[in-house]
Amino acid sequence: MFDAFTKVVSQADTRGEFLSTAQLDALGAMVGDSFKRMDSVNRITSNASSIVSDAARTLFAEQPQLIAPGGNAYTSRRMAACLRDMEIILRYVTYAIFSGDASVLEDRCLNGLRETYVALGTPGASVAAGVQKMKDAALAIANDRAGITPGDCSALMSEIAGYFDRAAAAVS
Ligand code: PEB
Repeated sequence: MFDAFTKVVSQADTRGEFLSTAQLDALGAMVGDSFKRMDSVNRITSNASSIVSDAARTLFAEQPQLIAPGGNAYTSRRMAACLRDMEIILRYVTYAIFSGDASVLEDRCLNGLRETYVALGTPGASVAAGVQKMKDAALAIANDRAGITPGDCSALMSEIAGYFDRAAAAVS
């Protein structure tokens, strides 16, 4: 598990090189922008339960076969497993945002997840659709201009979108 700093150190060490000026500049810029990152993590974390439940409600409205008898989220046990899975994925996305690196998300959440869903008979494309809905909600919340010092958050928002996209791609 890496963060943006240990990832750069590990890559430099593999090549037996000192850190380059470009790497130091990039990490320095990341430190300079770190309040935006912390604010985004805080906002997504404090709205996690509504992000999950709104995404699930929309997913089930669009794909009602999931909650019909015989569906993959039918029975409260499967519904609970589904909401829990969406929450787990969102939690690892917040770790990746905080770390500035996807490795925690990849190694501890997404690795083998597609195979798990295939084995369970859970439709990965539907999980991916749920993740995309969480992405839209999380970006709207993180990018909300209200109650915050305004600034350019476009790079951070596309980084955040990228973590959700990786999660969706890993299961679809
Ligand atoms: C992954 N999900 C399920 C299981 C596992 C995971 C390992 C089987 C064991 C169990 O039921 O608890 N666990 C989960 C995860 C990590 C982990 C992400 C990462 C670290 O450890 N059903 C739907 C929707 C979707 C869904 C499409 C969006 O119709 C999910 C939610 N996951 C779902 C369901 C089950 C499940 C299990 C319904 C139960 C499947 C079953 O028992 O039939």
